[in-house]
Amino acid sequence: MKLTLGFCFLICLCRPLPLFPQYAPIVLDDSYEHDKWGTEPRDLMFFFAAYTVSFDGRDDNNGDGNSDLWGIPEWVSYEIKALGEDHSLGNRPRWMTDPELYAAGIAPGDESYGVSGTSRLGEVKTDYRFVRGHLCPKDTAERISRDAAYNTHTLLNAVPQLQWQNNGIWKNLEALCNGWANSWGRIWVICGPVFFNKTPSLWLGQDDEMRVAVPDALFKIVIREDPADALKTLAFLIPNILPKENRNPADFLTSLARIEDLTGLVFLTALGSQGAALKQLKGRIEDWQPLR
Ligand SMILES: [Ca+2]
Ligand SMILES: [Ca+2]
Repeated sequence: MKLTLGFCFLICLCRPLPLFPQYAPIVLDDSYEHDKWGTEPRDLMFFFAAYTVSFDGRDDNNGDGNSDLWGIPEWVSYEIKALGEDHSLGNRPRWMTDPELYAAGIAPGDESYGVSGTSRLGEVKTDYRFVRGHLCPKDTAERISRDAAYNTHTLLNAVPQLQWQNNGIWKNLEALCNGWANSWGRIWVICGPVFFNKTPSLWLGQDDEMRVAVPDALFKIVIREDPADALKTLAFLIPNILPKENRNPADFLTSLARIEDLTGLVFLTALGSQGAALKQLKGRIEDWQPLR
């Protein structure tokens, strides 16, 4: 028996895991409070310089009594500060994953996003493919450091997203957020996937790969402190499949309460019961224009 176990152990050691690119050094900056307003529940937590992530673990997301693994973050939160010195952007690195979670079958590797070999088909490129959509964008993280930006290229910070949305309405919303941070000094963002019936209907990944759930929609909540009110918030709910022409995030405003209903997440826990009324409001983009 000992011999058999030893042999199995050797086999395991000999089976090579894919070589993933390594993270750049993670240097946390205490002046950033990425989840300042409190987001619950917290699953597998990771703390990067530019963002905080709660990645889906073996809990039961859809409440059917069975453990499930969706291969994506449940939420990512990050603080954005006003742009300091303008700077050039670093190159895009290869996508990384967490080697321990990958070995445990909890986080995907890059192959899951290969979409059944469609990268080799000329017909399936540009708009009509699922790409790795950053939740904390790389160019926002560049405001902190080149290393912080590099470390956004991990599948802990990504969900499958149609290319035209990633490069269209979602990119527009990211640019708005960067602009609002410039106007107001600091803002906070919480974003993540939404599944309308609590169970994914579409997955990436082939039989020998970890399956990755394709969200039905993404949410993004934006928060800032206000001189008059305590807080101003905006909540966006953007379907993953949209007409390409629809690029205006303002068309997709909703309330934080609606996002809570859809995701089971709870926002603004730091405010306690004081946050309840705020969560019912549908914010207005006009309230985010800079003061004159
Ligand atoms: Ca789970
Ligand atoms: Ca389940």
